[in-house]
Amino acid sequence: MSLLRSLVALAVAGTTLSALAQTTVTEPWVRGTVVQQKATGAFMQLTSAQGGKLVSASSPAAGVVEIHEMVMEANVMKMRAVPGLELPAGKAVELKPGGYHVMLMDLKAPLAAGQSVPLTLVVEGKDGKRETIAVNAPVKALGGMGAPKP
Ligand SMILES: [Cu+2]
Repeated sequence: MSLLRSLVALAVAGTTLSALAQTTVTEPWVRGTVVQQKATGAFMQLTSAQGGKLVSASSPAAGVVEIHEMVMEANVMKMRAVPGLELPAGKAVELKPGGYHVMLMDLKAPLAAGQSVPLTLVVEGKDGKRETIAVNAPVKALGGMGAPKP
């Protein structure tokens, strides 16, 4: 289902913004939040046919959106912003809890399961051309999948 949705979103983005959509997004989702929680993570698999780099993301649901990685620092897992996420040609890159994620901060409202969050991803190809991809990521309940916090 979500694959179909992303492909539709991709097709729409492809026709309106880029003549040569070459990055596919599968199984996007966003972790649900509780009241007062101002940040959460968005996860998905990204595959760039010719190789590229995820350089930015944005969403109307969040004031600030960053690309984050998890790093081990003095035995503590921390997350930090990265300027871009390499997408090797033809290889799926997984954004998942405990790993790379799209960080949604300064959330405008709590996100409950059943809602979906529009995301706009910008992927820069090897030729420097930028591809804009619109994704609708369904919200999964907080604590779903037994995964650690992003
Ligand atoms: Cu983060």
